[in-house]
Amino acid sequence: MPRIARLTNEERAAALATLPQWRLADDASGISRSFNFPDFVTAFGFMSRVALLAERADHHPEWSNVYGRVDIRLTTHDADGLSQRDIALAREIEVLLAV
Ligand code: HBI
Repeated sequence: MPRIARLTNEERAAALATLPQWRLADDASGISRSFNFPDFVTAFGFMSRVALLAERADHHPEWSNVYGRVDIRLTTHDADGLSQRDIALAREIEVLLAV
């Protein structure tokens, strides 16, 4: 039994309109975004900051890193899909990039 509410189609559309950099999976199970940094150390520093956000939110990304590239997928396992937690973490990640 999912413990977190999955976004409705309308909620999802409204939320993703504010996150144009993030791509919705074909099955709507999650959102993804790639990031490219000048080098590995910069990429890892970004991942470290995201890790602290994730731990504070108790909501963790699925991600991979190759040198300066970081690929992040956000989905809510406890909802078997996209929840408000994914949207909130994506927004916090976007703020990291802005500073
Ligand atoms: N992270 N992406 C994601 N999805 C979850 O359902 C989730 C999580 N981090 C911690 C967490 N759930 C806890 O609530 C426990 O369910 C593990």
